[in-house]
Amino acid sequence: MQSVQIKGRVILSTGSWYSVIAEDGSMIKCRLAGKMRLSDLKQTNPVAVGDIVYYIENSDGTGTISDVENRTNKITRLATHGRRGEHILVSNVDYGIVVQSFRQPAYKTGFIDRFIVTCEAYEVEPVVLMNKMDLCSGLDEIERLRELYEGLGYKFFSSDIDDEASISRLRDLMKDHTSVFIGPSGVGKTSLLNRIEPGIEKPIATVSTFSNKGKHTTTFAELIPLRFGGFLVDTPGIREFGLVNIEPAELSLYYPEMREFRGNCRFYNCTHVHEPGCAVIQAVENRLIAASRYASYRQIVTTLDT
Ligand SMILES: Nc1nc2c(ncn2[C@@H]2O[C@H](COP(=O)(O)OP(=O)(O)O)[C@@H](O)[C@H]2O)c(=O)[nH]1
Ligand SMILES: [Mg+2]
Ligand SMILES: [Zn+2]
Repeated sequence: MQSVQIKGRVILSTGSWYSVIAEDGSMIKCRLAGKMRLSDLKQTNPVAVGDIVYYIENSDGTGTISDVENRTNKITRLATHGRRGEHILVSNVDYGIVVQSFRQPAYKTGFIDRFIVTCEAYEVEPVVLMNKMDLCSGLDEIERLRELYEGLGYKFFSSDIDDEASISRLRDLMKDHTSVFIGPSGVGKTSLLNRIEPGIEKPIATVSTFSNKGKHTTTFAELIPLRFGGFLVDTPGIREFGLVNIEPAELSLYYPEMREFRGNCRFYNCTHVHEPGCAVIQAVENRLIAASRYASYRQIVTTLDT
């Protein structure tokens, strides 16, 4: 058999087997070529879900992965079981869709900002999605939020699971991209996904049950191919993911509106909380930075290890 390299994407992994989907939509189970297993000691998994890989087909119908493309980004966890390094949960994610609802539960901009910071730290583009539009107090409320987040350069969507136009806008966003929905429970993530791709609920339920079996299992990630094109990242661990290790003086890097001021602070390691000569605090006072954003910044910075 000719050993022609075929390009594909890893959508699921058990650790030794990798389910790979080729560009023509066909699926194949692959193992890693011997040379790949030791290739990068910083990571416990040299090949991760989300990776673009090259494989050859073996005569028994399985594949052998021989190369991985450079990742555009990766969402990682520190390795468990006393192993060194980091574990890549998923790579090459285009959008972190930060979901909140207008009511039941009521959103907090602090939550939105916290999830945005997490996306920024992983170099995943955050998208703000306000669901349960039917429960909002009026268009004013939506527009205020839209102005705030679009003003920062983020894509902003509002939705109601019974409003097909809003669902269709989400489909357009997700088409041919890789998206992960993140947000607290109750805001409507599952309901939204079921409207966006009817029938998608089942694979999600399967994955959750699967990963709940073992007590100390690291969260598994899975890419769910969308019929209209693109992938949805599903992992119980990511949907409610917390903050990565961020230094207090680093946090303002993940607030785009602070980046232009932080260089003018008196101290190079200013945390923009109490320091004299802080250009960020000055900008807040001059209303160049939104009060709600600075409030969430203050809240997050106090939870970070110094
Ligand atoms: N009024 C209203 N209720 C919604 C909407 N989307 C979801 N819900 C309801 O909110 C509750 C939680 O939804 P669910 O999808 O389980 O949220 P998840 O925990 O984020 O996955 C359910 O009772 C849904 O029917 C919406 O757009 N409007
Ligand atoms: Mg859910
Ligand atoms: Zn400062």
